[in-house]
Amino acid sequence: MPQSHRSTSATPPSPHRPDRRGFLQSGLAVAGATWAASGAYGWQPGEADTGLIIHSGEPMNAEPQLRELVKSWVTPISQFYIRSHAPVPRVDLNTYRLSIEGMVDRPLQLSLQQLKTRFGSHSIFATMTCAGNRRSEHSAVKEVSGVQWQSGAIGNANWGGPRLSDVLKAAGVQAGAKHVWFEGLDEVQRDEGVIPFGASVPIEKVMNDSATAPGVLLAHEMNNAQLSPDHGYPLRTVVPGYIGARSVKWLGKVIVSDQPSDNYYLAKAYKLVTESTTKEQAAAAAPLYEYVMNAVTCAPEPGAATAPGAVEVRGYALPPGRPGAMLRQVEVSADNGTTWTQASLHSPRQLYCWQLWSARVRVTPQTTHLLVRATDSDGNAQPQQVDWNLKGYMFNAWHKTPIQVNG
Ligand SMILES: Nc1nc2c(c(=O)[nH]1)N[C@H]1C(S)=C(S)[C@@H](COP(=O)(O)O)O[C@H]1N2
Ligand SMILES: [Mo]
Repeated sequence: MPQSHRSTSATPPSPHRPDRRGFLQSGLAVAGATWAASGAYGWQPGEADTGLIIHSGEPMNAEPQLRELVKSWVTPISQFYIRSHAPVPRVDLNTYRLSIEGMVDRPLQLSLQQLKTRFGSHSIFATMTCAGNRRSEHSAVKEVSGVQWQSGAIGNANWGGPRLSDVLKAAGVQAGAKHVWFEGLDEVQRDEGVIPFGASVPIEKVMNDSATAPGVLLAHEMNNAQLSPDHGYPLRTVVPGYIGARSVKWLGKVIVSDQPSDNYYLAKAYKLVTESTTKEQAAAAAPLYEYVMNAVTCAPEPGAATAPGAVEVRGYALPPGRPGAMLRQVEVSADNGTTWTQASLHSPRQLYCWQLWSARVRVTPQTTHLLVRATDSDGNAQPQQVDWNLKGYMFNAWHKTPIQVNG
């Protein structure tokens, strides 16, 4: 990372830095021992045990328990999944500048203070989800490499900061601009060398920005608190409706261009490919932008035991990331799809946000699992099955929760 961004004092400590013993067991719910060290920055020692399922410690990749996730429409920061490709960079606010460059009339170098004061401040709710959410189910069909996410690589937050569209208007976007690139301050080790995590989005996604349909936010706040190191301190993009990989953390550069980004994570990763996809086909394949509709049962949790009779089922459902798309309905089945019970959606209904739902279904000793599926406002239903892909992205087949009915 650039030396100028290193800090000795002004940066909140990363909660994972002091001691990472015990973090490295993938899939184990580790009591978050090292989180206690971060009391100075949002987490109090008493809240040290977040119960997150830690997939890797450095870089941190972790997801909440489903029973925690379904408790609130706004996900508490302590229960928000973390997906990082490299260690958290330390950023010194004294030297930190966001660089706005490329096809603009007036390149800008903005301190966080200038970002907070020169442009209006906005607050939006948006659900973020990793393209690899539910990858473990993909792997159950056939092994896929990557973080073996269960269903918790998703969270809904209230993000605060200036709109990128306002900052770009101040910089003056030139004619012919088509894409906006984002570059993080992190250092990802790859075979070809060290690279920042990066992405780009079509420029319309940035500039089509209104109170009802937000574009891209430069967020320095999450749930009314300063962004935490894991989630991108001091600044990240939040791209509502797009896979999490487009919401770049520790944002250092915004580059306006007539081309999509050449960063590995836009140009090569995050595409739907199979084993038979050639290199040329992969290079030509479209990058993933909008996330797909999804629905997951959070309670009962997989493998839970229950008595026969009525069971309360609860979970989350995410409308597709298409502008204007909402959920029409969520349905649950306890008899492998023969009959479906309509769930009630009882949380705010907002563009680019998930909804929490609940349903009461009757289970019998013959019931082996619960199914859930969502339908969007255009009448598109979630697929019963999805095609396997090499990277395990966009898994959104009907979610299946095995349960044991005793008696
Ligand atoms: N700079 C940077 N930004 C990043 C990443 C990263 O590794 N580095 N991971 C991306 C991915 S794949 C996801 S899903 C989201 C996760 O955001 P979160 O950790 O705040 O949940 O951040 C995205 N932004
Ligand atoms: Mo992701």
